[in-house]
Amino acid sequence: MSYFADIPKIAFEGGQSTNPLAYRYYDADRLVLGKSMRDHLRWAVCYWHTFAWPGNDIFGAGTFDRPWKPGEPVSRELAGIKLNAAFEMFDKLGAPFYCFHDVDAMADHDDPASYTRELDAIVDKMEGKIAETGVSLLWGTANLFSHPRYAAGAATNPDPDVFAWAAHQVRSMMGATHRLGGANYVLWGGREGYDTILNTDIGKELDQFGRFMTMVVEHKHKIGFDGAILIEPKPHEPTKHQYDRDTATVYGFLKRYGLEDEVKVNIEANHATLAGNSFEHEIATANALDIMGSIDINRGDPQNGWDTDQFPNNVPDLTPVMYYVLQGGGFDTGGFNFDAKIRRQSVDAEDLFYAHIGGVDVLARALLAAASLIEAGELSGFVEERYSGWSDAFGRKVISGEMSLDQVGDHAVEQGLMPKPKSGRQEHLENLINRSQ
Ligand code: XUL
Ligand code: CO
Repeated sequence: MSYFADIPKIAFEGGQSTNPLAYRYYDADRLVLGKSMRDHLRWAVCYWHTFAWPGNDIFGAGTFDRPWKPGEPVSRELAGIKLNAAFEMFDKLGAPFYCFHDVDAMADHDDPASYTRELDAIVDKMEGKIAETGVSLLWGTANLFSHPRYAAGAATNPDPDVFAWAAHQVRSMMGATHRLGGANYVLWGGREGYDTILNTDIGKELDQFGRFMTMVVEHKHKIGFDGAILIEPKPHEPTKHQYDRDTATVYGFLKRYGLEDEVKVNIEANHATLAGNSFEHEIATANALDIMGSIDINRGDPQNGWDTDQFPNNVPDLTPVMYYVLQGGGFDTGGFNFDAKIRRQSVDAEDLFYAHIGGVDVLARALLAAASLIEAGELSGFVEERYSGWSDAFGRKVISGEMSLDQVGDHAVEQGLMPKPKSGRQEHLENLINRSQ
């Protein structure tokens, strides 16, 4: 018997439905701004929180009693049971995509050769599941942070032998992602940073990391992978300081190593807030720097200063996020990956479904709200008008580099310029967000 045998296929039933196992807003084929909700959201279930995490925390053991025994040694048989349950769930939810790390899905291994063997074994089976269900891989990634060898980092480890292990995992998972038709390959540098600056050579570590990313990009072209390479920013946790602290920092790193046209970002809500940024700031910044890739959707708890990875549940909060996604032209290869976990006390199979149904419905509602803002055009019209001086003759001459600092200063004196403050209309614009709900 399958683990989710009692759960039906989740259907759209509309806003009046009281069925907790139905979508009330996510109507996959509904057209919004000429594109289906499915194609706008490109949402994914993540393997790690949903199938590999046992429900433990730093004070307590796992609470989830699943047939594939998360948290215990993984045999090929258990990996297979987990794979079947995962694809059963993706299929029942109607999830268009999923994401996974190598070690989330594969059986245990120790040396580099057994790693390759076990990864190949699960990827063979996964290929069959993709063909059977039509669910696609949004992105693959390698876990370069859980194994003790990575305690001092992967690419930024002081020991080149650890760098070599990381290279083996990443080239293997890039190959697996390519073979499975994945749309992106993600690198989250969980331990690419330091616990104390006293034992750390930042310059050396950044050069190692730059070299690693350059090798990843070269490898992408070598194997003919045409998906995007994405870095996932996070400021800290588990390290005290992570080099990829936010989108702007990642851009500076990419520029330094000449990778800004090759690598984009995978922005995570709870990572943005940990960095002291708003989620929408990160997306608008990535749009502005032309490195917007994909999104890990979740939320933090404003009371707690750590990465709680909860499912999103707030439509007004997500409306600006969705607005900037749409304004940037929507996803190309990216999507919304639910990098979110149920709470430790949510021990039942249906809790996994409630979490995803709620999250998807919140995204659908935010999409509808953001689309109405785009259609009305008032927000974008206001911003355009606010900067309209830069399209005039003087503004254009300044920005195109035709004038020196002296010439621009002289212009102020000659014209006797006395500009007055103009309303930024913040409260009115905030009202527009609320009225779009
Ligand atoms: C950790 C995190 C990771 C990445 C993939 O905070 O978000 O799960 O998304 O390694
Ligand atoms: Co993430």
